[in-house]
Order: sequence, then C-alpha cells, then structure tokens
Amino acid sequence: MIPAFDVVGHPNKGKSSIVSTVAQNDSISISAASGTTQDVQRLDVAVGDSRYFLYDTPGFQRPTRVLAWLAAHAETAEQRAEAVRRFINDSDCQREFPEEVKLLTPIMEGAAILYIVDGSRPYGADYEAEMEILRWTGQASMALINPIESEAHVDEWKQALTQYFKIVRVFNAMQADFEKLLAILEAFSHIREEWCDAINSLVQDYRRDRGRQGREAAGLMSELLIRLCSYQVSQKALSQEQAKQLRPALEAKYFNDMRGLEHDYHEALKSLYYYHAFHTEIEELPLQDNLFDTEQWVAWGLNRRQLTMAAAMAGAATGAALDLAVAGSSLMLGALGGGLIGATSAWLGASQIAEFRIQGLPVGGFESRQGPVQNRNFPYVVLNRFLVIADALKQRTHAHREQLVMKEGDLAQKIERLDKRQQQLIHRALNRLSRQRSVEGLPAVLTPLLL
Ligand SMILES: Nc1nc2c(ncn2[C@@H]2O[C@H](COP(=O)(O)OP(=O)(O)OP(=O)(O)O)[C@@H](O)[C@H]2O)c(=O)[nH]1
Ligand SMILES: [Mg+2]
Repeated sequence: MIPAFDVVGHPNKGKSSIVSTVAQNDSISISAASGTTQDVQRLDVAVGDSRYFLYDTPGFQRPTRVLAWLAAHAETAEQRAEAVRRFINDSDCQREFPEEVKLLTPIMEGAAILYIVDGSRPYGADYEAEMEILRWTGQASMALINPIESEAHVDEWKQALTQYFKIVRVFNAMQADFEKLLAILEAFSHIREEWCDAINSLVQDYRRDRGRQGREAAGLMSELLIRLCSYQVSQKALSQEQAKQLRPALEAKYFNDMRGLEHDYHEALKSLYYYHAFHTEIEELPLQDNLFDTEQWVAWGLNRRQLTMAAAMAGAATGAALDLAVAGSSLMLGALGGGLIGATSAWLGASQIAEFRIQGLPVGGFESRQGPVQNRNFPYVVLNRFLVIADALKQRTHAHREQLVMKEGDLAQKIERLDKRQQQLIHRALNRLSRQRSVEGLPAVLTPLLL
C-alpha cells in the first residue's frame, strides 16, 4: 500500500510551501496571496525505490457551516466518518463547499492528514471547526506548526493542537532540516501500522538519495575543474600572419566556451538537488577583460598570502616554478627555503592567465591556440564558485521562490576547517590541475568540502 498524505489547513498558512519542501519540488505554486491553491494537486513522489503521494489542497473556506452540515447528518460518534463521506459525495455540498469537498476527498480515500498552522499568528477558536471536521474523518493525523514569521505563538498552538492531534511538531517550511523532515515521516509509521515497512524504507531511501547527491556533486565539481583547467581551442591557418589574425576570434570563443561550460555544470548541480526553477545570478567568471589583472581573481579564489601558503603546503617547487621564482624575485631567493620558492612562484605564475600560441604544423601550415589557463589561482576560483552554489542549494528548501545573487564565499576558510592532511591533498590536487596534470581520485579529495 502506497502511503499518502493530505496537506490541509487555513488558506495561506504555508501548505504548498511544506508540500514543496517535503517533495523536494520547486514547481508548486506558492504566493503571498491567499487562495493560491484552488484545486487539489496530487504529487507522486519517488525517492529511490520508494513512493508516496502528497496532496496539496486549497484551504478551508467555510468550516463552521460544513461542521453544521455534518452535525445534522450524524447522530452518534460512529456515524461521523460516514457523514463526511456523504458530504463529499453530495452534489449540493460539492457546489456550495467546493474547497472542503476537494480537501476532504483524499482523506476519505485513505490519506493521512497533515494539518498546517502558522506559529507566528495567535491561536483562535475559529480554527476549531476545521480541526473538528478533520477529527470526524477518523484518519491518522499530525499537526505541523509552521513558524512563518516567528515562533511567537508556538506554545499556545501546541496547547490547542494537542487537544485534537496525537502528534504535534514544529516544522519550518523555509529551512532545510533534512532530519526533521525524516522524523515527520517516521512519526507516521507509528500511527499507521500498515505503513510501517513502507515508511521505514522510504526514510532509508531519502538518506541513500542524499548520499548519492553528495557523491554526484563531487563528481560534477571534479569534472568541471578538469575541463576548465585543461580547456583550449585551436584553429588551423595557412600562414603565420593568418594565424595571428585569428587571435581575437579564438579568444572570444575560448572565454565563451569556458563560461558556457561552467554554467552547464552549475545547472547540472541544481538539477541534481531537484531544483529546476532556481535562478541564480552569479558574476561572470572573471576572464577576458581581466586577463592580466590578477587582483580580480582574489575575490573568488585565494589572496596572495593564502596562495603562497597553499603552494607551500602542496610542495610546489617544480623546476619551472623555480625558474620563475629566480627570474621574478631573485632578491628574496637567499632568504627562502625550497618550499617557499615554489610558493612565491605560485603568485608570479598567477600573472599568466591564458596563453595564445602559434604553432607550425608538419604539413607546412600553422595553428593558433588559446588556453589553457595558467593561473595558479584559477582552480580555486572555479572550485569556490561551485561550492557557493552547492551551499546555497543546501541552505534553502524547494519552498523558496526568489532569485539568489551569489556572493563570493570564503574558500580559504572552508579549506582551513579541514584537517591538515585533507588540506594538503586539496592544495596538491589544485596545484596539479593548474599545470594540466591529472589527479587521481579527485572527487574523493574534494568531497570534504561539500560536507
Ligand atoms: N518566511 C516564511 N514564509 C513562509 C513560510 N511558509 C510559507 N511562507 C510564505 O507564506 C505565503 C503562503 O505560502 P503558501 O505555501 O502559498 O501557503 P498555502 O497555505 O499553500 O496558501 P493557499 O494555497 O493560498 O491556501 C507565501 O508567501 C510563502 O512564501 C515560512 O516558513 N517562512
Ligand atoms: Mg497553496
């Protein structure tokens, strides 16, 4: 038997927001206007091999009159569920109380009740009619207090709700509290025995799915880094002169492709977490105009001191780096040890961003090439931008609807929070990527940053 939940309550109390959050679905209509949900919408939610139904419903409109109708059609307690059944099948009621008929129908077909109230507004006796109607259905139920603006009235709500519901929980639709979500589902396994196994598997599947998302996000992040750090474009030409003339077009294509690639991976990350309508505004990857302006890269990557430390941790004193260090800062040379020579050159190396080259071909022609990016800071920039989006996805729920303007995150701090060994592995990996070298097990190296 597939578990089903009917989300009901007053209009405009966050029913659809809770449905969006629980179903991880950002396509459901939510708005500040009361009466947004006019019809029942059944969502068929699949998580791994598990499945359940979630009903988003309109709010109660005339609960007092509905309760009066029901009272007139049931003399004793054992007739109450039957009276509700008659109510939803009665054509006059369907005409007069369409919202109540719609929201009660899934319940009478076996769905459990999730009753939503707003914990920032005071409790009032006008809610009692709707809670009474729900009690008359005789179905398993739980009340959720959604503190829309504050928790000011949560306690009084708890007092009132426990009179009608066995289980009362506070659940904020806007804060992604994954464990709390699972706890709510788990609670239903206790009040609906026949759902016990299905719900236990569902909860496990939710967890497994989270794990999968984390692994796939690390995979996407690694792939993006490798592709962007090694990307280059080339074009054949007949003469050296022609090859030189190709430069502006090649450069434009190169930067355009890089930005496109990054955008595609950011979108793939959003889809991985089931966001399809989440618009982010992120400053363009600083390329092209800032080609030699290394300071521009600091905003998203590491600053000079951090990059120096990173290179020292990665032990980046390669032959080429040593040459650069000698050429660029021979004065410092006597004072610095081997590790720091590599470190200094990391900053010097940062002044080269993307190289343009013309190469003679064996057949007598020429080839213009643009890329790859040489900058030591570049992998940090790409990594940071990806992580900023990953964090935003985890901090919001599918109930949020506004666009997000991305601010630079502090990557250095994120790395410093990890243990020394993990830090070193990350710096080594990024150092290799900036030199277009392969890195073994890159997703595993980067995963701690996503946790
Ligand atoms: N800040 C905040 N706003 C919330 C929360 N839950 C809902 N809202 C806002 O409250 C308004 C109503 O939310 P909906 O989810 O559309 O409410 P509803 O109960 O489905 O409304 P109807 O379909 O009109 O009955 C929207 O503007 C939401 O953004 C919350 O937990 N915090
Ligand atoms: Mg709604």
